[in-house]
Amino acid sequence: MSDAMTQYVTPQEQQIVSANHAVTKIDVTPVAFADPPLLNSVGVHEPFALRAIVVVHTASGYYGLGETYGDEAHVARLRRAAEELIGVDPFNLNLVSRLVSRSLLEDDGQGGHGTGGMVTTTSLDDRVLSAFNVACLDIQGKILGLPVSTLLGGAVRAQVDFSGYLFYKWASHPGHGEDKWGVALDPSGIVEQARKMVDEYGFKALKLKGGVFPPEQEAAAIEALHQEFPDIPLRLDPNGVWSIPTAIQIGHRLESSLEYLEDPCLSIADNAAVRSEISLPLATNMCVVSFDDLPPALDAKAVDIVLSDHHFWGGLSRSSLLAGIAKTFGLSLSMHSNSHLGISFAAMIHLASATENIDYACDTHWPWKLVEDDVIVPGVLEIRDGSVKVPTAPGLGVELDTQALERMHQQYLDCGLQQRNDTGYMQSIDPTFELKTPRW
Ligand code: GKR
Ligand code: MG
Repeated sequence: MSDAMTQYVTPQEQQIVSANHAVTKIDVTPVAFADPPLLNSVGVHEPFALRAIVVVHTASGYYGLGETYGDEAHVARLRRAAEELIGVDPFNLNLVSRLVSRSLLEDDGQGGHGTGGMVTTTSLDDRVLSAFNVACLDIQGKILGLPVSTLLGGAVRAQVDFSGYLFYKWASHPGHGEDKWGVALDPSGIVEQARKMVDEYGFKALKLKGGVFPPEQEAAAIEALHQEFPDIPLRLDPNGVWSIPTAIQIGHRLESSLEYLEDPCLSIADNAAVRSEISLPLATNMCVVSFDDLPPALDAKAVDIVLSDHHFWGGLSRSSLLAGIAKTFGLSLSMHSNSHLGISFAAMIHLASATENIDYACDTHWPWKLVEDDVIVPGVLEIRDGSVKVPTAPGLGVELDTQALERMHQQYLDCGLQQRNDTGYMQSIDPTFELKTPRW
């Protein structure tokens, strides 16, 4: 064993399980699913969103599921890590973590963030580890006959609340037919979209993705939502493209209509400067995105709420660790999302159900995907009255639909996309579009 290897894997850990649950094979399959033209600060969603599906098989015939970003560089890393994990005991999550890190020792860390350039400072190791951690917990649950929520310490709630995630959007992708949501480019369009979301899913909290139009316009949309839905807590997320003075001004304006403001500015220091001037709580999934960010953010009193995301916090086990730290240091907690499929949704639901201090309804992009576009057997995960029942079957409680996986992998090959690129797609439609931070 080389020095670098001993640093990551102790001889005790290296003892590969002799039991028949050892990992024998891991499939990493990129898939694509239809996505509407949702606008954000870096451009617009392309016609297809990408994900990678990780299926871990054991000698005993069990399989565990994980889902993560589908960017080419990320998929290549997942495949390298998967090779390291052959023979491992799926109950030995520490060894899984170290072997993943070992597979990344020579990695230059470039690309594969999966967020279209929006969040680029997450931990490489945690990002790659996540789907394997989820898949191993799924296997553990299946072997033990226990849901993942039990493995995470036990469900403290039988259902998890989600917020309706509103986006400015075009009526359709250029050259495509109109989707069921229609156009939303002004306050009345956003209110109409919110009405459809609330009627169909019963959401009891709403978030508007901002950073698209001048802040006054987005503030007006929040005020219109507040007027239409006075009892529904609202959030606004401009993804860090406001300057400090703009954030303070809009923060004051929206003090009585928002429950929290999300990432008005990009850095810990800038958000701290804003927070010291406004009374609105600040949430983040951009300036606190790894364990290393916690001490400086706490010191600076930059944020009140961390929006955890198991895809970049190292999976479910490390997200539970984050929850413990948040509780100790008085940070509130909720959950961030990107476009995702059912495996990730199930993982988020188990995690939220087993996390005492989830203080706000979690984000999800779930309503934006077509029901038939998924790799899991349908029927288990449904948003009703704004919440989803926590699956109680062993593991994640969702099953892989192998035909759907094949179909969605073919969709990936046919769509020709290899990484999320909201900016490039926007520039292909509007060549004057420029990335700018802060923009306002
Ligand atoms: O899907 O366009 C999007 C969102 O903007 C997403 O990429 C963000 O990461 O949902 C996210 C957020 O809350 O910042
Ligand atoms: Mg956000």
